[in-house]
Amino acid sequence: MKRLLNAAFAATTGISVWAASVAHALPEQGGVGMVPAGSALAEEVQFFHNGVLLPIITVISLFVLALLIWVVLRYNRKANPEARKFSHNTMIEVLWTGIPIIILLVISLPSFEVLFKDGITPDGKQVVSRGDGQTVDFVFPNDFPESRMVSRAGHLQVILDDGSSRTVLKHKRDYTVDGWGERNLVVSLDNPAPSGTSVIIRGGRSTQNVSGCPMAKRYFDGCEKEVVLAPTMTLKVNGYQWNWQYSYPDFGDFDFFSNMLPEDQTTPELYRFEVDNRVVVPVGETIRVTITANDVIHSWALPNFTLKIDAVPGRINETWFRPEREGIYYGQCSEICGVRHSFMPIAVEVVSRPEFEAWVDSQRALAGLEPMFDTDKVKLAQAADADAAAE
Ligand SMILES: [Cu+2]
Repeated sequence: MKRLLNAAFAATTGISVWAASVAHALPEQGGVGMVPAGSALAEEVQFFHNGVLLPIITVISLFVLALLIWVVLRYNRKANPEARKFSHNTMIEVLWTGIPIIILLVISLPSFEVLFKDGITPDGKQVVSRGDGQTVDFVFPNDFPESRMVSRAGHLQVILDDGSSRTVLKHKRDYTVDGWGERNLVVSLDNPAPSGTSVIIRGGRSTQNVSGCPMAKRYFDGCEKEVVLAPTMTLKVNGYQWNWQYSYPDFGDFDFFSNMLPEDQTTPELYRFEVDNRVVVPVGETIRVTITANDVIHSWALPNFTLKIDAVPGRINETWFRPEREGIYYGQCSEICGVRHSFMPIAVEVVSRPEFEAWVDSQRALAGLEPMFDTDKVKLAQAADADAAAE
């Protein structure tokens, strides 16, 4: 019962309770709610389910149950021996056609919103300038295609970064913008940016709610929005009977297969989730995923990122995700693809940028390639991490 209450609590309060998720984002044994959201977009999708669909479905189910009970009690043979005979009631027919149409419209709007966000790879761009204590005007090149141009305040984010903390500035209170819809936008700060700070201007139509926005805020005030930047890398996924092949075209000519670990090489909890070679991606960056298959149709599905995309032979599908927190996330092939279909799990490890670079170089070394990154810097960062962990 306690577990059920916890799950109900989790389902209704949504995403915020998941922030404390462990490194292995495994589904909970016997759990009821959704798996922890690993991206801000997944939080939006989960809010759509927990905050929009679930209440509507609950009300409809209770209403239909009440009608059934009423009919059973009021119109059984004993209570109502003489059945009335009629075939039409115009008012009722108008209502039971009209109300469902309104409900479907209400559901469709937020559903299209998340569908579009899921389906369109972000193209946001950022320009970083140095503050010098005098300059107030900063230029943002609005060189997007016509239909994707920055044309209103919601498409723009201005952030001051002094090296240790970031302040998000507010349109009209802290800055004004000239040239909406033109090739160059001029952002004029009310106060000059102090010297030593960075002025970060992000623009683009790919916006989403910031991660961790509480449910009540989503309903009433609306969440703070952020511009999602264009992908920093592409992950190529290729489905095989019965394993996955991954490659990283931005980081050189290497690829690897990812196979499920046999039962005796892993723990009971991780069996059928864990693989020998995980996908490794950097945290906080937009990752483009292109996916195809080598033999039959597979499907690359990662519930934590609300991703599910078919891997079709002879065709390339594209999707994206931006992991918000470090950790290990698991998924499964979700298109029945043969006898070992249920034995081709997906494991994605989200790590910091330095760790990612070190991993890339280790993969390049395996393929006989020179390192691509400054490994000394990487080692320093890892040592600092280890120190921090030891303290
Ligand atoms: Cu498959």
